[in-house]
Amino acid sequence: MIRKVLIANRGEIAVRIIRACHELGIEAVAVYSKADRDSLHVRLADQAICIGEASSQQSYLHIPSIIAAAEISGADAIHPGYGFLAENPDFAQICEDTGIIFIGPSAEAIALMGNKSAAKETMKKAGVPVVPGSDGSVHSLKEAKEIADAIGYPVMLKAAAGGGGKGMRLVHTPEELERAWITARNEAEAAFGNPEVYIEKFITKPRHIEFQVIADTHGTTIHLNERECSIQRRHQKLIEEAPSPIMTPELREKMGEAAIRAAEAVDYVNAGTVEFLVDEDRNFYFMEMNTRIQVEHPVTEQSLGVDLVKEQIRIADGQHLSIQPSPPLYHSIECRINAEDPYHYFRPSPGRIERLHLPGGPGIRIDSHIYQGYVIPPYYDSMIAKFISYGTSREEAMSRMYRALQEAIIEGIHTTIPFHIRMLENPDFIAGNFDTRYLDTHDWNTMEVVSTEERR
Ligand code: MV4
Repeated sequence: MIRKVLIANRGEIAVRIIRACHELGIEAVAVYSKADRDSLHVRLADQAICIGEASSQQSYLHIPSIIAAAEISGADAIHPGYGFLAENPDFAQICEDTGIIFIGPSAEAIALMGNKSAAKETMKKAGVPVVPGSDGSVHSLKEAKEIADAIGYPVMLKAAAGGGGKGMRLVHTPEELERAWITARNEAEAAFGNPEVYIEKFITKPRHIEFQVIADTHGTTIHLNERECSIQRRHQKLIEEAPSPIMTPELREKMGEAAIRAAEAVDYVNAGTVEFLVDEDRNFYFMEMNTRIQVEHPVTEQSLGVDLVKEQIRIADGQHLSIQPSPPLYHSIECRINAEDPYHYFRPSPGRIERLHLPGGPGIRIDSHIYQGYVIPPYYDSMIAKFISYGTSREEAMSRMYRALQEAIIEGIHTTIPFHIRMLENPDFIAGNFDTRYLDTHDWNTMEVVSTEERR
């Protein structure tokens, strides 16, 4: 039985995991960097261990310090949260070798899904729809040319070791291919230490729709419906919701079945997310699998009334799944509140929170680590809170979110709250008419269509 969990993370997700531990009667151990001494996760945990300097490399990413903290505190398990070491197969393997339970999938599943081209091949073999393109990585320019000619332009070159929008290159014509091939490989080598690229047909106006899956160690794998994640800026999600405004019961059944097949193909255990691109004709294609709990997991929780983090811990403890599949019961929307100035290209805005009032009331959940007087350090991710609304319809979830955003007072720093208010006034957002390019083609403040050059 798991009695003590070390949380290898910071910020709101560390707080979220500590809450799950406490509800399960499990002790929580926080780790923190020198810049996070006054962080909420340190206060809420039963024990806290300083693991190093402010920079992530010397703290939250430093495996030996985290393993040492687990051993010193006598933790039975480590929850990695998201980011940092969550999808590092070496870390999962070291936990296993040290006799510490890693609350997540196997190192093998993490490694396989980490190579995007290998993952795609595995999915294709398992019968999961994939974007037409190369079978795995492409080995020469000649081969790239042949495949591009066969599938037709435009095509995308993607780094095998990339993901989340890193290392992608759009190619419109055969003339552009040679340069793109060289630069894509150079960039992939520089960024990931692996030059491998694969090629696929470019889907022009895709929506990003992902399925939450969860599997126990006894062979049961289920899906918990989809999340719509198309409102993104430079591959950073800003708003997510469940269910997707374009989903139908028939499409959900087909995509959910594909998501379960994807997880089963890699013997997946614990919580994971299967990402799909959905084109204008609602054809769907496997894109990536995220082998971690995600930032946006609360919209699934609030649309179904489940607790995914507690379920993760139970699964790691060897228990059977305690939740059943179900169509969405409620509609839920999440707005990511970042310490950024949306009027100046979303530039980071760290500093002291001088005054704070967080909203509440019916249908509002706030996941956050901030408090009045807290100083947001400049070293980490700029997300400071997640506003999650839920209600019996999308309209109710939207009006509750709008009300909560208006109610919030966060002074001393800039936040993305004005952006979210504008989005909830936006007729396209209200109607569910958007795709992944929405914020690259529209000025968020005026809602006017603008070219990318104008916006920088
Ligand atoms: C694509 C695509 C169009 N066609 N692949 C971006 C993140 C990475 N996981 C894959 N991405 C894309 N892949 C093909 N064949 C468009 C994107 C894309 C995108 C996808 C999801 C959410 C936002 C996006 C923003 C720009 C491009």
